[in-house]
Amino acid sequence: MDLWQQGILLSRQLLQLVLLHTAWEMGSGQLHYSVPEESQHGTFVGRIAQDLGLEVSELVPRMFRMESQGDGDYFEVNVQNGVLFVNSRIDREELCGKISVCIIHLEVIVEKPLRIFHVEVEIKDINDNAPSFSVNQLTFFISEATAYGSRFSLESASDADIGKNALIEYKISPSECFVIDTQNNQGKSMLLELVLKKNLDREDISLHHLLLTATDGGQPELTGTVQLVITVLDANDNRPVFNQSVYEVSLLEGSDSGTHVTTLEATDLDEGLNKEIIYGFKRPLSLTVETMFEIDQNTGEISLKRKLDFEEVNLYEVQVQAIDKGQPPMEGNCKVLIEVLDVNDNSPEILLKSLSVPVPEDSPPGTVVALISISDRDSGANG
Ligand SMILES: [Ca+2]
Ligand SMILES: [Ca+2]
Ligand SMILES: [Ca+2]
Ligand SMILES: [Ca+2]
Repeated sequence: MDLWQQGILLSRQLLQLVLLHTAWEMGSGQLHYSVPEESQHGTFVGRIAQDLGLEVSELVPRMFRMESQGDGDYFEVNVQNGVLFVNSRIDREELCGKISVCIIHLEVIVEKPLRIFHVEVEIKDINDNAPSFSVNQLTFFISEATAYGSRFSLESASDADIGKNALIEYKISPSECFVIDTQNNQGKSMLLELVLKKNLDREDISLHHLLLTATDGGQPELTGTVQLVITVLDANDNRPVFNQSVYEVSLLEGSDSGTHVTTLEATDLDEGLNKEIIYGFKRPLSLTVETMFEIDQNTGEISLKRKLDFEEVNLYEVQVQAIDKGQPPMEGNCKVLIEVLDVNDNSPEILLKSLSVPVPEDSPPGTVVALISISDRDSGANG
């Protein structure tokens, strides 16, 4: 062996010493390795014999063996080359849950002379769990009268990983009315809320379907979703509206009580009681209308209570209201004009105004004998 070869050997030994030193320095004086969870069987973890300063050739004679504290034979050492490798599946979540540093402790024993080495293997998290919600769908019932800015708490998603792999960001599908707000509750938990950013209108959209997506910070990122189904509850924010603001009807006089005059119809855009309508004459009501007409409060049908007489009243003007059953109720109005058509139901009346009697026998033709007034209570041709 020349000087050059001796130099190489020395530097190799030095390097080995440095490596050994490094290995011992880590993990508070213990040999420390790390391997990602879920690594395949046979995955290289470290040159354990070399790092402990043991020759591969002395492993078998010195009865090299390794024991793990606790259950499982997650690792094995190949005594032919002194390599520590993964033996069985390691699930970090099962092993350590939410503990941020997951360690498996190993004890390496050699005899002649007896030495015990402590080795720790840190199981690194991989992003193998997607954020998940406990349900597929969350339902909400929100009144359309709810003020914008109102908040509704949402259940956060959970992610079995740790660190960035469990750091969740939320977003919802585009919505005119809703946004998502997250607040960190002093690092303990995430406050997740649905915020109303605009007033709801049930008459416009009565059901909102949103998709809430939770995305973790892993590489690649994983996502979990939940459907938000928001039913907008009705508020009484629409008044009944009549089909026409003025209804004009003509009826022949003499029409008897019970005769159908007209049927009014009002509609209300709300639902339930908020759209149920009660019809009625608007008060104060003139005595003539009161005695002549009645209205069905449910159907809006107006009918006669008495026989119509043109000579009594020839035009009725009736104010009608439609009130919904909402709380508080809302009201709509219309006007009904009922014209009474004349019928020839009156005989002409003859009235003798004056009479100059006797009439002198020599009265010339043209002399006024009597003033006769004939009148007829009917109108037009009837009169
Ligand atoms: Ca994850
Ligand atoms: Ca994981
Ligand atoms: Ca209404
Ligand atoms: Ca409404």
